Amino acid sequence: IACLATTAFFFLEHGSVALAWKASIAVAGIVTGIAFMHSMYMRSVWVTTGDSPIIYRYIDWLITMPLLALQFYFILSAVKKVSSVIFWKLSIGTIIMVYGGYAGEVGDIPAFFGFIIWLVGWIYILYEVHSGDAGGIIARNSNRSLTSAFGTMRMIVTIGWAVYPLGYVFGPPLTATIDSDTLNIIFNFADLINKIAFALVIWSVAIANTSGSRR
Ligand SMILES: *C/C=C(C)/C=C/C=C(C)/C=C/C1=C(C)CCCC1(C)C
Repeated sequence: IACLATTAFFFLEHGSVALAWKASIAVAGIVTGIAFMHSMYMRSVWVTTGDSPIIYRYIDWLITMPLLALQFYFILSAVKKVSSVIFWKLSIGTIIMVYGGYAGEVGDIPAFFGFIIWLVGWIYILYEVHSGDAGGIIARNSNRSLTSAFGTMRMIVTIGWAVYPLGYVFGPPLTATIDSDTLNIIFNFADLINKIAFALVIWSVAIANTSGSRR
């Protein structure tokens, strides 16, 4: 429900930000909208079968994770001309990640191997936003609110995203030391940080960079 509220908020706020920021604001609202839909599907399956449906979680991740990673590209593009290579690196990196994790989870490839593919993809994304092309642009720029927002978003992707692999290691796929009820709560909490708080950071930099801001 918080995801739905976030979507409504972003679609309403879309008109309040400068043109250059509209893509980031729209994408932020779309991500939480997609997460809301999938949470509803997952809840239905949970209520009828008592199972935590892996497939919907991965369909959600498959769409939302590349979009979240692309926000780094969108916010940079709002203030300067940025090479589309960054767009492709972030997209392809995240899609490989999700596919590896999914194949491992459903048993197409050994779970441990899936874990490794995902880990490599994630480290690659972290490299890209910390010291790769995107990280380099932010290190050289002088827009204070952009630098600070980028830094917070990068921290969320580094620490907040680490919650999911911990769930994979301690949850049913690998060692099953925590049950799927607990895992659901942990994943929902992680979404609150990684999708909703992440979106609000983007909103705050968009407002700060909208000239003649009403705030
Ligand atoms: C909104 C949803 C987000 C940000 C989901 C993020 C998911 C991950 C970062 C998952 C990572 C995983 C690994 C690093 C290893 C393999 C297992 C996964 C799929 C849980």
